[in-house]
Amino acid sequence: MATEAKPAAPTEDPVKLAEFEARCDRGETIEPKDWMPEKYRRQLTRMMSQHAHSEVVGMLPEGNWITRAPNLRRKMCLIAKVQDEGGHGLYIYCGTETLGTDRAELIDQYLYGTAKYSSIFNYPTLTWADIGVIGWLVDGAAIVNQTMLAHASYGPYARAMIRICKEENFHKRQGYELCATLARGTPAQKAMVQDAVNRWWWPSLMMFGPHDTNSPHSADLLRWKVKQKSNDDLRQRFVNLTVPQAQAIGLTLPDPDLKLDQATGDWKFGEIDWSEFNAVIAGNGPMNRERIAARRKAHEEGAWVREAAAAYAAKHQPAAGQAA
Ligand code: FAQ
Repeated sequence: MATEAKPAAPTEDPVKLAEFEARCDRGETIEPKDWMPEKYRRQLTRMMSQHAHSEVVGMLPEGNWITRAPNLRRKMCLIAKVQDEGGHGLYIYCGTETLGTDRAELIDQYLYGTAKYSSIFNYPTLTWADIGVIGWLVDGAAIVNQTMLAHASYGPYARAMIRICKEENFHKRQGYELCATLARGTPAQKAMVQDAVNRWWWPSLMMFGPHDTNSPHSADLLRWKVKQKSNDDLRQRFVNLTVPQAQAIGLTLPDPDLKLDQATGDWKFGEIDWSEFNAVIAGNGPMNRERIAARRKAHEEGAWVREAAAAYAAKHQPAAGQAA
């Protein structure tokens, strides 16, 4: 049987390509109307749209606990956090659209196609302590990654990250404070938060993506300064920051191989279960089906809102020739 030929990679003008790469090397910011190689545009569209999808699907695990928050203060924090995550998704969708693909198409690729979103949001939130641990570990990992992305070469992405990181810092603090409160609470509360840490630790490390040796996109993204640091470097930074935080509140991390390397100052950690990671990103994690079903339902039930907004915009658009 004849196999379908893949579309050829675009051939770029070598002079323009060399100029572009020199700009990246000098640390210049690339803006939407600047010339860029098609592959840069495609890589960024992929990565930014997956990031936007992650922020929006990331509202689900925590949203699940809004009605069960134990007091008004905690409920207010959680509502605000979940709302912030939706806002982050919107900024990043706007940034992605500047690369030439509209949001409706990006969302279609995600809900009905093969676009990915972060593996971390395919795990269930079983107890209230999970809410604290998500803030501490998941937002903590996101900050390590996004602080680096705030220096990305693509201007709209980098600028979105600056605001997002400020908000993520609050998310992390409220999560850590929640964990600290439970850790010094009753024995049952301490056990609950320790159990949540045990379940979320390894998936948090997986957020940084595969090992560098197994990361097909890193070479381009590092060369073009979209990524400034590799997956493994960022993962190590997260572990180094988090181990002392766990110690400070009397919690342990579920890794018997965790050990301080005196020579480098790094906390060495055990091997990640990559078979679990691969299963989750292939759609077979504990909550993949529920998450995508919930997002499709919300999207389909929101069709009338989009239609109404489009009708309103059309009605208020100045008629042709009348605009001036
Ligand atoms: N999950 O070659 P690489 C947050 C895929 S936001 C799923 O290393 P790359 C805030 C990857 O897409 C969290 N898939 O890829 C919040 C690629 O597949 P493809 C989201 C993953 O791009 C907190 C393949 O594996 N943050 O948490 C994952 O160089 C609380 C090969 O991988 C971002 O998206 C994964 N963990 O590096 C919200 C940050 N890792 O596309 C609510 C921006 C890898 O060929 C509540 N993204 N894959 O089919 C990045 O920094 C990068 O894209 C990486 C992956 C580091 C995620």
